[in-house]
Amino acid sequence: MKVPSRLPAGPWRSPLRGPWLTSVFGLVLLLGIPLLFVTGLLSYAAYNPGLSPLNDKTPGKGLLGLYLFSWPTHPYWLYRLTQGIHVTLGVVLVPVLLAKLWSVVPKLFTLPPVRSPGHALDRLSLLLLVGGGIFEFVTGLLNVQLDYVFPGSFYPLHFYGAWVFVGAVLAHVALRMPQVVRALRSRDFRAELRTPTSRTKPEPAAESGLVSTHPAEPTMSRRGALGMVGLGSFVLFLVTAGQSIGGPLRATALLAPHGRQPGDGPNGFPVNKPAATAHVRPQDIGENWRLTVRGATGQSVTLTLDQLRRLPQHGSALPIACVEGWSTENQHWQGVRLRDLAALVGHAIDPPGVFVESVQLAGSFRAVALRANQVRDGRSLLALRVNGAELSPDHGRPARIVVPDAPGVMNTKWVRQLTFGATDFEERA
Ligand SMILES: Nc1nc2c(c(=O)[nH]1)N[C@H]1C(S)=C(S)[C@@H](COP(=O)(O)O)O[C@H]1N2
Ligand SMILES: [Mo]
Repeated sequence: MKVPSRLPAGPWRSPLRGPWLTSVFGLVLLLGIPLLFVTGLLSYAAYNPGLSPLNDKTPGKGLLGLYLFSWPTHPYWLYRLTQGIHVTLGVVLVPVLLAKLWSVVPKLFTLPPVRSPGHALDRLSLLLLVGGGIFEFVTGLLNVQLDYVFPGSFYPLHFYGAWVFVGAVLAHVALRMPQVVRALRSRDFRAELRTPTSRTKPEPAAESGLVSTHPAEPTMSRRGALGMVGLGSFVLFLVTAGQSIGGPLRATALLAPHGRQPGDGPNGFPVNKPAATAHVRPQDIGENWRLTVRGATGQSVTLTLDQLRRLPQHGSALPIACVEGWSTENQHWQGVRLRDLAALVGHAIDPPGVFVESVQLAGSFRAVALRANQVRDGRSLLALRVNGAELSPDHGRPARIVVPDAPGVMNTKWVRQLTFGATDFEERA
Protein backbone atom coordinates (compact mmCIF):
# COMPACT_ATOMS: atom_id res chain seq x y z
CA MET A 1 0.00 0.00 0.00
CA LYS A 2 1.22 3.46 -0.80
CA VAL A 3 1.74 5.61 2.26
CA PRO A 4 1.29 9.32 1.64
CA SER A 5 4.78 10.69 2.09
CA ARG A 6 3.70 14.22 2.79
CA LEU A 7 0.79 15.73 4.59
CA PRO A 8 -1.94 17.37 2.57
CA ALA A 9 -1.95 21.16 2.66
CA GLY A 10 -3.89 22.04 5.75
CA PRO A 11 -3.57 23.82 9.00
CA TRP A 12 -0.29 22.03 9.84
CA ARG A 13 2.21 23.89 7.69
CA SER A 14 5.16 24.59 9.95
CA PRO A 15 8.40 23.91 8.06
CA LEU A 16 9.98 22.75 11.31
CA ARG A 17 7.84 19.64 11.64
CA GLY A 18 9.72 16.54 10.70
CA PRO A 19 11.16 13.29 12.03
CA TRP A 20 14.39 14.88 13.28
CA LEU A 21 12.72 17.46 15.50
CA THR A 22 10.17 14.93 16.76
CA SER A 23 13.00 12.51 17.55
CA VAL A 24 14.94 15.09 19.52
CA PHE A 25 11.92 15.80 21.76
CA GLY A 26 11.23 12.07 21.92
CA LEU A 27 14.77 11.36 23.06
CA VAL A 28 14.49 13.84 25.93
CA LEU A 29 11.24 12.21 27.02
CA LEU A 30 12.81 8.79 26.65
CA LEU A 31 15.47 9.82 29.15
CA GLY A 32 13.04 11.51 31.54
CA ILE A 33 10.09 9.14 31.62
CA PRO A 34 11.95 6.12 33.07
CA LEU A 35 13.19 8.31 35.92
CA LEU A 36 9.64 9.58 36.50
CA PHE A 37 8.39 5.99 36.48
CA VAL A 38 10.97 4.66 38.91
CA THR A 39 10.66 7.54 41.37
CA GLY A 40 6.87 7.20 41.10
CA LEU A 41 6.97 3.48 41.91
CA LEU A 42 9.21 4.24 44.87
CA SER A 43 6.78 6.85 46.11
CA TYR A 44 3.93 4.38 45.85
CA ALA A 45 5.92 1.84 47.88
CA ALA A 46 6.77 4.49 50.46
CA TYR A 47 3.07 4.92 51.14
CA ASN A 48 2.83 1.48 52.78
CA PRO A 49 0.02 0.59 50.39
CA GLY A 50 -0.31 -2.83 51.98
CA LEU A 51 -1.29 -1.23 55.27
CA SER A 52 -2.54 2.19 54.73
CA PRO A 53 -6.25 2.90 54.68
CA LEU A 54 -5.71 6.19 52.90
CA ASN A 55 -4.18 4.50 49.92
CA ASP A 56 -5.01 1.90 47.34
CA LYS A 57 -7.43 -0.73 48.61
CA THR A 58 -6.99 -3.20 45.74
CA PRO A 59 -6.40 -6.53 47.49
CA GLY A 60 -2.78 -7.53 47.07
CA LYS A 61 -2.42 -4.61 44.64
CA GLY A 62 -2.73 -7.10 41.77
CA LEU A 63 0.21 -8.06 39.62
CA LEU A 64 1.53 -4.54 39.46
CA GLY A 65 2.16 -4.52 43.18
CA LEU A 66 4.60 -7.41 42.90
CA TYR A 67 7.59 -5.17 43.29
CA LEU A 68 6.42 -3.65 46.59
CA PHE A 69 8.85 -3.73 49.46
CA SER A 70 9.16 -2.29 52.94
CA TRP A 71 10.25 1.29 52.53
CA PRO A 72 13.38 1.90 54.64
CA THR A 73 13.93 4.61 57.24
CA HIS A 74 17.55 5.11 56.04
CA PRO A 75 18.80 7.44 54.73
CA TYR A 76 16.30 9.81 56.30
CA TRP A 77 16.40 12.14 53.27
CA LEU A 78 15.73 9.52 50.59
CA TYR A 79 12.01 10.25 50.08
CA ARG A 80 12.74 13.97 50.03
CA LEU A 81 15.18 13.31 47.17
CA THR A 82 13.16 10.81 45.11
CA GLN A 83 9.90 12.73 45.38
CA GLY A 84 11.62 16.06 44.76
CA ILE A 85 13.02 14.57 41.56
CA HIS A 86 9.65 13.06 40.61
CA VAL A 87 7.67 16.28 40.91
CA THR A 88 10.34 18.67 39.64
CA LEU A 89 11.12 16.50 36.62
CA GLY A 90 7.42 16.06 35.88
CA VAL A 91 6.92 19.81 35.82
CA VAL A 92 10.08 20.49 33.83
CA LEU A 93 9.14 17.96 31.15
CA VAL A 94 5.77 19.62 30.43
CA PRO A 95 7.12 21.92 27.68
CA VAL A 96 8.90 18.97 26.07
CA LEU A 97 5.74 16.87 26.17
CA LEU A 98 3.72 19.70 24.62
CA ALA A 99 6.38 20.28 21.95
CA LYS A 100 6.44 16.59 21.13
CA LEU A 101 2.65 16.52 20.81
CA TRP A 102 2.74 19.66 18.66
CA SER A 103 5.34 18.07 16.39
CA VAL A 104 3.19 14.99 15.69
CA VAL A 105 -0.24 16.57 15.80
CA PRO A 106 -0.97 16.16 12.07
CA LYS A 107 -0.52 12.41 12.44
CA LEU A 108 -3.34 12.26 14.93
CA PHE A 109 -5.71 13.40 12.18
CA THR A 110 -4.54 11.31 9.22
CA LEU A 111 -7.15 9.71 6.98
CA PRO A 112 -8.19 7.00 6.70
CA PRO A 113 -7.83 6.52 10.45
CA VAL A 114 -7.15 2.80 10.10
CA ARG A 115 -5.57 1.16 7.04
CA SER A 116 -4.71 -2.34 8.23
CA PRO A 117 -4.72 -4.49 11.37
CA GLY A 118 -1.09 -3.51 12.02
CA HIS A 119 -1.93 0.12 11.57
CA ALA A 120 -4.90 -0.30 13.92
CA LEU A 121 -2.60 -1.66 16.63
CA ASP A 122 -0.20 1.18 16.05
CA ARG A 123 -3.03 3.71 16.40
CA LEU A 124 -4.25 2.01 19.56
CA SER A 125 -0.80 2.23 21.12
CA LEU A 126 -0.73 5.93 20.17
CA LEU A 127 -4.09 6.46 21.83
CA LEU A 128 -2.81 4.88 25.06
CA LEU A 129 0.43 6.79 24.71
CA VAL A 130 -1.07 10.24 24.20
CA GLY A 131 -4.04 9.61 26.50
CA GLY A 132 -1.89 7.98 29.18
CA GLY A 133 0.76 10.69 28.98
CA ILE A 134 -1.76 13.52 29.26
CA PHE A 135 -3.56 11.69 32.06
CA GLU A 136 -0.40 11.17 34.11
CA PHE A 137 0.84 14.72 33.67
CA VAL A 138 -2.55 16.28 34.36
CA THR A 139 -3.32 14.18 37.46
CA GLY A 140 0.19 14.79 38.76
CA LEU A 141 0.02 18.55 38.25
CA LEU A 142 -3.47 18.77 39.75
CA ASN A 143 -2.31 16.85 42.78
CA VAL A 144 0.64 19.17 43.23
CA GLN A 145 -1.22 22.40 42.73
CA LEU A 146 -4.83 21.86 43.63
CA ASP A 147 -4.96 19.22 46.28
CA TYR A 148 -7.21 16.26 45.79
CA VAL A 149 -9.85 16.90 43.17
CA PHE A 150 -10.26 13.34 41.92
CA PRO A 151 -13.11 10.91 41.96
CA GLY A 152 -11.65 8.43 44.42
CA SER A 153 -8.05 8.48 45.48
CA PHE A 154 -5.23 10.02 43.49
CA TYR A 155 -2.83 7.18 44.28
CA PRO A 156 -4.45 4.27 42.42
CA LEU A 157 -5.36 6.54 39.49
CA HIS A 158 -1.83 7.82 39.05
CA PHE A 159 -0.28 4.41 39.81
CA TYR A 160 -2.33 2.27 37.41
CA GLY A 161 -2.28 5.09 34.85
CA ALA A 162 1.51 5.00 35.00
CA TRP A 163 1.61 1.31 34.11
CA VAL A 164 -0.68 1.87 31.13
CA PHE A 165 1.37 4.84 30.01
CA VAL A 166 4.71 3.07 30.40
CA GLY A 167 3.38 0.02 28.58
CA ALA A 168 2.39 2.27 25.69
CA VAL A 169 5.78 4.02 25.81
CA LEU A 170 7.54 0.66 25.52
CA ALA A 171 5.41 -0.36 22.54
CA HIS A 172 5.96 3.03 20.92
CA VAL A 173 9.73 2.90 21.43
CA ALA A 174 9.89 -0.62 20.02
CA LEU A 175 7.88 0.40 16.95
CA ARG A 176 9.62 3.69 16.28
CA MET A 177 13.21 3.15 17.36
CA PRO A 178 14.60 2.42 13.87
CA GLN A 179 12.96 5.57 12.51
CA VAL A 180 14.25 7.62 15.44
CA VAL A 181 17.82 6.42 14.95
CA ARG A 182 17.62 7.19 11.22
CA ALA A 183 16.11 10.63 11.88
CA LEU A 184 18.69 11.58 14.50
CA ARG A 185 21.49 10.54 12.14
CA SER A 186 19.96 12.57 9.31
CA ARG A 187 21.05 15.91 10.73
CA ASP A 188 23.98 17.13 12.73
CA PHE A 189 22.76 18.52 16.05
CA ARG A 190 25.52 21.09 16.39
CA ALA A 191 25.13 22.30 12.82
CA GLU A 192 21.43 22.70 13.54
CA LEU A 193 22.25 24.92 16.49
CA ARG A 194 24.15 27.20 14.12
CA THR A 195 21.37 27.45 11.52
CA PRO A 196 19.41 30.71 11.62
CA THR A 197 15.79 31.14 10.50
CA SER A 198 16.84 32.44 7.07
CA ARG A 199 18.58 29.15 6.24
CA THR A 200 15.93 26.90 7.82
CA LYS A 201 14.53 24.44 5.30
CA PRO A 202 11.93 21.71 5.83
CA GLU A 203 13.26 18.21 6.41
CA PRO A 204 13.15 15.99 3.32
CA ALA A 205 9.73 14.38 3.10
CA ALA A 206 10.33 10.76 4.02
CA GLU A 207 7.63 8.30 4.90
CA SER A 208 7.21 9.67 8.37
CA GLY A 209 4.10 11.62 7.41
CA LEU A 210 5.28 14.52 9.55
CA VAL A 211 6.54 16.90 6.88
CA SER A 212 4.06 19.36 5.36
CA THR A 213 3.51 19.23 1.55
CA HIS A 214 3.03 22.98 1.47
CA PRO A 215 5.34 24.24 4.15
CA ALA A 216 4.97 27.87 5.14
CA GLU A 217 7.95 30.22 5.26
CA PRO A 218 9.94 29.64 8.45
CA THR A 219 9.36 32.18 11.21
CA MET A 220 11.72 30.41 13.55
CA SER A 221 14.73 28.12 13.26
CA ARG A 222 14.95 24.67 14.78
CA ARG A 223 17.49 26.18 17.11
CA GLY A 224 14.83 28.73 18.11
CA ALA A 225 12.22 26.02 18.67
CA LEU A 226 14.57 23.92 20.81
CA GLY A 227 15.67 27.04 22.66
CA MET A 228 12.10 28.05 23.39
CA VAL A 229 11.26 24.63 24.82
CA GLY A 230 14.51 24.54 26.77
CA LEU A 231 13.90 28.00 28.16
CA GLY A 232 10.37 27.00 29.14
CA SER A 233 11.71 23.99 31.02
CA PHE A 234 14.41 26.06 32.66
CA VAL A 235 11.96 28.71 33.86
CA LEU A 236 9.69 25.99 35.24
CA PHE A 237 12.69 24.52 37.03
CA LEU A 238 13.45 27.89 38.61
CA VAL A 239 9.91 28.42 39.85
CA THR A 240 9.46 24.86 41.14
CA ALA A 241 12.69 23.24 42.29
CA GLY A 242 13.19 25.57 45.26
CA GLN A 243 10.24 24.03 47.08
CA SER A 244 12.22 20.80 47.39
CA ILE A 245 15.84 21.91 47.20
CA GLY A 246 15.31 24.74 49.66
CA GLY A 247 18.01 27.28 50.47
CA PRO A 248 18.12 30.43 48.32
CA LEU A 249 16.13 28.70 45.55
CA ARG A 250 13.10 28.67 47.86
CA ALA A 251 12.72 32.36 47.12
CA THR A 252 12.21 31.69 43.40
CA ALA A 253 9.72 28.85 43.89
CA LEU A 254 6.78 30.93 42.67
CA LEU A 255 4.77 27.82 41.83
CA ALA A 256 5.19 26.28 45.27
CA PRO A 257 1.65 25.61 46.41
CA HIS A 258 2.43 26.18 50.06
CA GLY A 259 4.07 29.55 49.76
CA ARG A 260 7.66 30.62 49.69
CA GLN A 261 7.73 32.46 53.02
CA PRO A 262 5.72 30.23 55.32
CA GLY A 263 6.52 32.37 58.36
CA ASP A 264 9.18 33.05 60.91
CA GLY A 265 10.18 31.44 64.15
CA PRO A 266 10.42 27.82 65.23
CA ASN A 267 7.14 26.86 63.51
CA GLY A 268 7.95 28.85 60.35
CA PHE A 269 7.89 26.07 57.76
CA PRO A 270 5.18 25.09 55.28
CA VAL A 271 1.81 23.93 56.55
CA ASN A 272 -0.01 21.48 54.36
CA LYS A 273 -3.37 21.67 56.07
CA PRO A 274 -3.98 24.21 58.82
CA ALA A 275 -5.95 23.14 61.89
CA ALA A 276 -9.02 25.09 60.81
CA THR A 277 -9.14 23.46 57.37
CA ALA A 278 -8.83 20.03 58.96
CA HIS A 279 -11.78 20.89 61.27
CA VAL A 280 -9.64 20.54 64.34
CA ARG A 281 -11.35 22.53 67.08
CA PRO A 282 -9.33 24.34 69.78
CA GLN A 283 -11.07 22.32 72.51
CA ASP A 284 -9.85 19.06 70.92
CA ILE A 285 -6.21 20.04 71.36
CA GLY A 286 -6.45 22.02 74.61
CA GLU A 287 -6.47 21.18 78.34
CA ASN A 288 -8.72 18.15 77.91
CA TRP A 289 -6.60 16.45 75.28
CA ARG A 290 -5.52 12.91 76.15
CA LEU A 291 -3.41 10.36 74.28
CA THR A 292 -4.58 6.74 74.30
CA VAL A 293 -1.94 4.10 73.64
CA ARG A 294 -3.10 0.53 73.10
CA GLY A 295 -1.22 -2.69 72.43
CA ALA A 296 -2.03 -5.99 70.80
CA THR A 297 -1.32 -7.30 74.30
CA GLY A 298 -4.64 -5.88 75.48
CA GLN A 299 -2.83 -3.30 77.65
CA SER A 300 -3.61 0.36 77.26
CA VAL A 301 -2.76 3.67 78.90
CA THR A 302 -4.17 7.16 78.68
CA LEU A 303 -1.73 10.02 79.09
CA THR A 304 -2.07 13.76 79.61
CA LEU A 305 0.32 16.15 77.91
CA ASP A 306 2.17 16.66 81.19
CA GLN A 307 2.61 12.92 81.64
CA LEU A 308 4.01 12.70 78.10
CA ARG A 309 6.43 15.51 78.87
CA ARG A 310 7.72 13.56 81.87
CA LEU A 311 8.62 10.52 79.74
CA PRO A 312 12.20 10.49 78.35
CA GLN A 313 12.44 13.13 75.61
CA HIS A 314 14.49 12.54 72.46
CA GLY A 315 15.45 14.75 69.52
CA SER A 316 15.49 14.04 65.76
CA ALA A 317 16.45 16.37 62.93
CA LEU A 318 14.12 15.41 60.09
CA PRO A 319 12.46 17.10 57.12
CA ILE A 320 8.80 16.93 56.12
CA ALA A 321 8.72 15.73 52.50
CA CYS A 322 5.28 15.77 50.92
CA VAL A 323 4.14 13.68 47.95
CA GLU A 324 3.46 17.05 46.27
CA GLY A 325 7.21 17.53 45.96
CA TRP A 326 7.68 20.33 48.48
CA SER A 327 9.80 19.60 51.48
CA THR A 328 11.30 21.42 54.40
CA GLU A 329 14.87 21.54 55.54
CA ASN A 330 15.56 19.44 58.65
CA GLN A 331 13.49 20.56 61.61
CA HIS A 332 14.59 19.78 65.15
CA TRP A 333 11.79 17.71 66.65
CA GLN A 334 11.58 16.70 70.29
CA GLY A 335 9.30 14.22 71.94
CA VAL A 336 8.75 10.62 72.97
CA ARG A 337 10.10 7.74 70.88
CA LEU A 338 7.42 5.56 69.30
CA ARG A 339 9.23 2.46 70.54
CA ASP A 340 9.12 3.78 74.11
CA LEU A 341 5.36 4.26 73.77
CA ALA A 342 5.10 0.69 72.44
CA ALA A 343 7.01 -0.50 75.51
CA LEU A 344 4.42 1.19 77.75
CA VAL A 345 1.75 -1.24 76.50
CA GLY A 346 3.77 -4.44 76.62
CA HIS A 347 5.75 -4.26 73.35
CA ALA A 348 9.18 -3.67 74.84
CA ILE A 349 10.75 -6.27 72.55
CA ASP A 350 10.28 -6.18 68.78
CA PRO A 351 7.49 -3.60 68.70
CA PRO A 352 4.99 -4.11 65.85
CA GLY A 353 3.57 -1.51 63.48
CA VAL A 354 1.16 1.09 64.75
CA PHE A 355 -2.15 2.53 63.66
CA VAL A 356 -2.20 6.28 64.29
CA GLU A 357 -5.41 8.28 64.65
CA SER A 358 -5.85 12.00 64.91
CA VAL A 359 -8.48 14.04 66.76
CA GLN A 360 -9.59 15.20 63.34
CA LEU A 361 -13.09 13.89 62.76
CA ALA A 362 -13.37 14.26 59.00
CA GLY A 363 -11.24 14.68 55.90
CA SER A 364 -8.25 12.81 54.57
CA PHE A 365 -5.07 11.85 56.40
CA ARG A 366 -6.62 11.59 59.85
CA ALA A 367 -5.38 8.02 60.25
CA VAL A 368 -2.31 6.24 58.97
CA ALA A 369 -0.48 2.95 59.50
CA LEU A 370 3.26 2.75 60.19
CA ARG A 371 5.29 -0.41 59.74
CA ALA A 372 7.37 -2.10 62.41
CA ASN A 373 10.68 -0.84 60.96
CA GLN A 374 9.34 2.70 61.25
CA VAL A 375 8.30 2.21 64.89
CA ARG A 376 11.62 0.59 65.80
CA ASP A 377 13.76 3.42 64.41
CA GLY A 378 14.87 5.47 67.41
CA ARG A 379 14.38 8.68 65.44
CA SER A 380 10.63 8.08 65.06
CA LEU A 381 8.89 10.32 67.57
CA LEU A 382 5.60 11.45 68.88
CA ALA A 383 6.89 15.02 68.76
CA LEU A 384 5.72 17.64 71.27
CA ARG A 385 8.14 20.38 70.29
CA VAL A 386 9.89 21.65 67.17
CA ASN A 387 12.98 23.85 66.96
CA GLY A 388 12.83 24.52 70.68
CA ALA A 389 9.17 25.61 70.86
CA GLU A 390 5.81 23.93 71.39
CA LEU A 391 4.17 22.76 68.19
CA SER A 392 1.91 25.42 66.74
CA PRO A 393 -1.75 24.39 66.29
CA ASP A 394 -1.18 24.20 62.52
CA HIS A 395 1.81 21.89 62.91
CA GLY A 396 -0.13 19.44 65.05
CA ARG A 397 -0.30 20.67 68.64
CA PRO A 398 -0.09 19.04 71.06
CA ALA A 399 1.55 15.97 69.49
CA ARG A 400 2.43 14.76 66.02
CA ILE A 401 4.27 11.84 64.46
CA VAL A 402 7.63 12.28 62.72
CA VAL A 403 9.26 9.31 60.99
CA PRO A 404 12.58 9.34 59.08
CA ASP A 405 12.32 8.97 55.30
CA ALA A 406 8.52 8.71 55.35
CA PRO A 407 6.23 10.68 53.02
CA GLY A 408 4.84 13.77 54.76
CA VAL A 409 1.41 12.23 55.02
CA MET A 410 2.66 9.68 57.56
CA ASN A 411 3.56 12.46 59.96
CA THR A 412 0.09 12.62 61.45
CA LYS A 413 -0.76 15.79 63.33
CA TRP A 414 -3.06 16.22 66.35
CA VAL A 415 -2.58 12.59 67.37
CA ARG A 416 -5.27 11.12 69.63
CA GLN A 417 -4.64 7.38 69.65
CA LEU A 418 -1.87 4.89 68.89
CA THR A 419 -2.75 1.22 68.46
CA PHE A 420 0.32 -1.01 68.28
CA GLY A 421 -0.10 -4.28 66.43
CA ALA A 422 -3.55 -3.44 65.06
CA THR A 423 -4.38 -5.69 62.15
CA ASP A 424 -7.78 -4.34 61.21
CA PHE A 425 -6.59 -1.13 59.58
CA GLU A 426 -9.15 -1.23 56.78
CA GLU A 427 -12.18 -1.37 59.06
CA ARG A 428 -10.87 1.22 61.44
CA ALA A 429 -10.15 3.93 58.90
N1 LIG B 1 -4.20 14.86 61.10
C1 LIG B 1 -3.55 15.20 59.95
N2 LIG B 1 -2.23 15.00 59.85
C2 LIG B 1 -1.56 15.33 58.72
C3 LIG B 1 -2.23 15.89 57.61
C4 LIG B 1 -3.64 16.09 57.74
O1 LIG B 1 -4.30 16.59 56.82
N3 LIG B 1 -4.27 15.74 58.93
N4 LIG B 1 -1.52 16.19 56.47
C5 LIG B 1 -0.31 15.38 56.25
C6 LIG B 1 0.47 15.76 55.10
S1 LIG B 1 -0.13 15.32 53.58
C7 LIG B 1 1.71 16.36 55.22
S2 LIG B 1 2.68 16.67 53.88
C8 LIG B 1 2.22 16.79 56.55
C9 LIG B 1 2.55 18.25 56.50
O2 LIG B 1 2.98 18.70 57.76
P1 LIG B 1 2.94 20.24 58.12
O3 LIG B 1 1.56 20.74 57.81
O4 LIG B 1 3.32 20.37 59.53
O5 LIG B 1 3.97 20.90 57.24
O6 LIG B 1 1.29 16.54 57.58
C10 LIG B 1 0.57 15.34 57.48
N5 LIG B 1 -0.21 15.13 58.68
MO1 LIG C 1 1.48 15.66 52.02
